[in-house]
Amino acid sequence: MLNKKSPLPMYVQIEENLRGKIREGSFKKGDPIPSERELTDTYKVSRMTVRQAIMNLVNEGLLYREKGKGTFVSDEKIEQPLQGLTSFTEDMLSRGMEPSNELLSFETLTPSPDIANKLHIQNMEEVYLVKRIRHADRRPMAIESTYIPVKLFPSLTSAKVLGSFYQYIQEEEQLAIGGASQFIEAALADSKEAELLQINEPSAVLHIERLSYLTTGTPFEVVRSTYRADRYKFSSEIKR
Ligand code: 16G
Repeated sequence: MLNKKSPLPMYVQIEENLRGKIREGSFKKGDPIPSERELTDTYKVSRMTVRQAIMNLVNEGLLYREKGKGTFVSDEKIEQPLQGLTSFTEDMLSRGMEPSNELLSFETLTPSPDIANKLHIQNMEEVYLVKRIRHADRRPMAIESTYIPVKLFPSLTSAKVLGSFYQYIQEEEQLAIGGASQFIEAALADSKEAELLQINEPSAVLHIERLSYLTTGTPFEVVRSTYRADRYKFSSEIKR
């Protein structure tokens, strides 16, 4: 299958062959690829060569590794438009994916001056800090730490943020969400983030900070999130 006389190194030829199989659909998205041993037999090369090819495809994002499980064909990235203020739950449902949350913690605390300032509250006024892992079809997509003024939502509970926070605001509190400003920055996942998102270290992630306000102009959340860079790309329409 490989051409030993070709000037192309063997691992490059293997990469090309694996790419072809993914393109044609003989290796399907989300499915495991054959083990290193099987590939060594198929291509009649050393394990080192197979490993090199796989590593390059992992770095390219075409394959991903899951600890203790194997190497899989990556899904296409989720394309997230930058215009339009939507919730994670809405985003996943509109793509036909099933959203779910793992609640890491739900606590009440006095905020740092920075958070208090952004939320337009006094330093002594309490905020909820909600930490959630957001899943799509049971796979972790992002970690979110949300700071919410307690005085705005005195009836908020951990059970409510296991579902959609935006739905709670609109349907239970009957408040209207107005807009938000946000920053997106590239980063490498730290070991805690990598563990929670089930990605290898080092892996690229996107740090997003969002400050959202109601139609009245009152800020209601500061959200610091870590998104998997292998699962997300952001898009926007621009006009001249
Ligand atoms: C999104 C928002 C976050 C918001 C959450 C509400 C970004 C970066 N973040 O994840 O600010 O709190 O949706 O989602 O887009 P929920 O209604 O499903 O709880």
